[in-house]
Amino acid sequence: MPIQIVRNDITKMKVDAIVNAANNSLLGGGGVDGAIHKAAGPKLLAECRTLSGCETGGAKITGAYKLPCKFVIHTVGPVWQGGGFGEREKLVSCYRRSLELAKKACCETVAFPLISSGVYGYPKDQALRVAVDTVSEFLSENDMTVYIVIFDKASYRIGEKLFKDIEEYIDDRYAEEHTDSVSERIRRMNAAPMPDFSKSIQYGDMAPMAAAAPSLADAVKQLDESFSEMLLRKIDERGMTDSQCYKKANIDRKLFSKIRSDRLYKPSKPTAIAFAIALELSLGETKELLMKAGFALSHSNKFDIIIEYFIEHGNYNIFEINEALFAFDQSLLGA
Ligand code: AR6
Repeated sequence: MPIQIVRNDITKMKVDAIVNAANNSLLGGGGVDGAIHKAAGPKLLAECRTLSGCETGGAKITGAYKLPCKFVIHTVGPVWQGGGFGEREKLVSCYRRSLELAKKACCETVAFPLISSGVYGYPKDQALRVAVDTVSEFLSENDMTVYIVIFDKASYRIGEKLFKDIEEYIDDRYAEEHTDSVSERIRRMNAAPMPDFSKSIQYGDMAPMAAAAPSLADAVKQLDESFSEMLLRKIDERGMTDSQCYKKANIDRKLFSKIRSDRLYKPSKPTAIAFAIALELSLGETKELLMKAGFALSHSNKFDIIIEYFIEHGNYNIFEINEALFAFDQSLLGA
């Protein structure tokens, strides 16, 4: 999956490059910077001394020494001063410059911490938004897998209002699903008595129908449109290119080629939903596409209700959906 939000210690990530949230001196500090220098060993600091620091919004690359990655990209985020001092532009520049360096060094996998969101005080939800938007914009033109590493989930939250809205939506749907409606209760109370099995059931008039039924071999040949066929049809109907679709779905190119070339391909549920989101399908169409892959959307789990929430609100931004899924401890969309 091209962009993934994960919870981890970035010094443990086995990727081509990890990004360090450094300061202008590049000579180490606390937070993630301290953790990276500690894990890499003193040779990292020795190399950093040769770099003559770095401006805010800029990035520089070094070796990784004892870390399990190949490179460390050091970037300097802005100090939060209330948001009116070009903080966002500088933070965007941190991600862009770091990704450009990673690309130059032929990295295929890169992991970022949430730059500026610790000591530098950038609000975490806004820092995450900038990270996801800037990385996804870069990935629309470049092939790379980028991890956004969230260290401390307790202090991380999607926008307070969105979180509350989704929480309420889930509560309502759960309540609907788990509370009997009045009509259901009445139905149960008036439930018909058990059928009398002592009277034999007549199968006689079913015989001619059975004779007219197609053979099993014929029935199996008459398969409905498959998941892959419906997906490709919808892409055409929407006037999208394949790559627009799989990028918007946050699915990697290789997986998409597999689905395209195998009409009976069975995707995972998050993959199937990711395509429904990319195609901006209505709830009904989403359910139809899911059914082709053997899945359903129900009100008995949070994952499904969150998906339904976003579709009902016409919000098809897969990255926002993934942030919300992450905040509610659900698996993410994509491959
Ligand atoms: N792995 C992943 N993320 C981490 C880790 C880790 N091991 N440790 C902390 N974080 P911060 P900044 C998260 O303060 O705000 C340094 O002293 C943390 O939860 O490290 O850009 C530098 O030298 C937070 O969300 O960086 C600078 O002086 C995020 O990393 C200054 O801090 C960034 O927190 C830079 O401040």
